[in-house]
Amino acid sequence: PFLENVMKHEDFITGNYNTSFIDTTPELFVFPKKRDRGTKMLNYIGTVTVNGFPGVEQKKKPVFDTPRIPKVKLSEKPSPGTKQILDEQGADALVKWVKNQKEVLLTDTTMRDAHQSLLATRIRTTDLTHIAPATARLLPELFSMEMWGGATFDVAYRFLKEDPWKRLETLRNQVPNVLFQMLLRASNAVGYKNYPDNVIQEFVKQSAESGIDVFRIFDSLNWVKGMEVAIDAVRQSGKIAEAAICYTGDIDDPSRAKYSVEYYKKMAKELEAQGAHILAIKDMAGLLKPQAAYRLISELKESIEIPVHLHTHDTSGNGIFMYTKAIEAGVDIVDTALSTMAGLTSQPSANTLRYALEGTDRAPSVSIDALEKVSYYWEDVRKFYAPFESGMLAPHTEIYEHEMPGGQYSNLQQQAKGVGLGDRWDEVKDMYRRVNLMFGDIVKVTPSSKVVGDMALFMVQNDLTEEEVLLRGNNIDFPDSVIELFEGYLGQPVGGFPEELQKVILKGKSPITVRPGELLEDVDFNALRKELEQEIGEEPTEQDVIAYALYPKVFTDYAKVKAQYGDISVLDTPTFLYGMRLGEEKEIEIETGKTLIVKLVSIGHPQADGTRILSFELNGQPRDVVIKDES
Ligand code: 3PY
Ligand code: ZN
Repeated sequence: PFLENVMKHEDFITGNYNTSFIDTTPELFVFPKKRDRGTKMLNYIGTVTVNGFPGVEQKKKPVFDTPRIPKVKLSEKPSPGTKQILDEQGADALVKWVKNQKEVLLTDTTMRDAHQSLLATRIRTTDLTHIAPATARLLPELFSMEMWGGATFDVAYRFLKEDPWKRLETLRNQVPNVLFQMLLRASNAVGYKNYPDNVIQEFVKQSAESGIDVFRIFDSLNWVKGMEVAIDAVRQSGKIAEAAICYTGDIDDPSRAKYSVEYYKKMAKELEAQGAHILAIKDMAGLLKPQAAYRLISELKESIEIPVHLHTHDTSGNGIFMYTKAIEAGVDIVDTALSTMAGLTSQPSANTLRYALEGTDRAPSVSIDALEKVSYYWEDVRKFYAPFESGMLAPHTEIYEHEMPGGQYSNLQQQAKGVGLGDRWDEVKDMYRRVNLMFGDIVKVTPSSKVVGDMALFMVQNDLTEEEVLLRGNNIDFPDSVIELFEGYLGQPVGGFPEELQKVILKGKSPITVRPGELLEDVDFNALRKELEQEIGEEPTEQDVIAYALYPKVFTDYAKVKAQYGDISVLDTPTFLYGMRLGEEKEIEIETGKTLIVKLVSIGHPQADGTRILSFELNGQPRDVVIKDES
């Protein structure tokens, strides 16, 4: 405000000032009174109460039980775990430790992929931090907790209006003993496009400093060249580079010979040579079948020295059967979710696997009692987010046909509804399969999966067949994402692009074949910091600047909401998503030791200008806010 006052002052504008201007012009220091935190909070609560939250249809706030948090002694430190091995002995020692374990190790994905795949990534930080201290004490035997990356970064800013870095740092303090793992889309970082190399390097550095230990790096076309910058950056940070091969096709299906066991073994060796500490098999759609898993893992274990970490989605219902075969074949680590957040498009259940392996020499040492207790909490919390459930109620074996990643299914379904194709969803799924074949049978995972989805929607919407695309393509405006893919801006697919289709889509433009990062100028972070400071009117943190480099508009939109409503991440989820009921009273801790007591007293009728007056009590004092009714 000071600078604003100076610039608006007449003497300043006319140049009629000298060095005593500031001392002799006291009105420069008269600032408009900022709305206090309480009023901002009431404005948010009022807005959600009147207008609802995006994606939450029902207006009447349901009554929820308080989530069951298992009792643990918080005064006792959590037992040491994998984090201590990495921190005290380094990455190579950790890898050695993993290889020496007889039991299969578990990664718990509940805080990332499970809710990304079941609840559109909507779980908020407050619901994670309430269970984190108990998780650290009850499940210290976990190999890692996946709690960041993939879509969590984008969704945190865009929909939840909270800072993903703060989530990471808070959880890190609460869980000092288990490795934190994130999913990194190689040169696409946590976004949907290629970023300059120095953005990837800065992002990795900052993520490592803020608490990430294991980076699972994948390229959406399995293009090793696209992964090199990220792998090097992780190794330099002293953390674990877990390089992933995305599993697609079916190694036991001769008609899908492109993705054979030989193909996977070759890529695994390349990644090992590239410096990967661990190899991940990322079965993002859940296509790996039990017998194929046995063969794939057995052959990989013979071909490479580094441990193998297996990831899948349980969409087909075969997840536990597939894992037991992979475990028999010697897989070192598998990804599971706590039972009440597991199954279907999420990961197989840790609790179920624990029972399935009972009596074998590879049974994990995590306590079943602990798994059950923590699962209760998630059963309760999940109910808050009911409007974001995908509606899938039973296993979908058709996944083996359309090959859609677990995290994409509900998103694409929403997208289809959005463009009026809700009643043609079966056609969209089949078109997704056909587009994949038309594109030359490519790996489908964020962001390449999004391109296949965009094209499938486009073709169903315009009633196009594969033949018509080739015949009439010169007169068709393809979706931007499709053009970018065929230009080579997501990298190079296995076996190259189908040439005829590429010509039709690019209409004379020539594609690139080098790494897109080689063509992008480094970002000037100092200039970017200044630009952001101008934009948000306050000094950004290092983390803000990186977020702005990745998602400029998403970040500034978030900053605007924060300026308007304050820090709404402190609200409990029922209030955040559904607002307040008439007569309801809430205690809101806006910072440690500072609590607001809020009661909603009345909701006025709409006035001529479409606004309503909501009367609250704030710490016992009456306070009205005016809310525009959007209905
Ligand atoms: C992501 O990139 O978000 C994924 O979960 C891919 O499976
Ligand atoms: Zn996944």
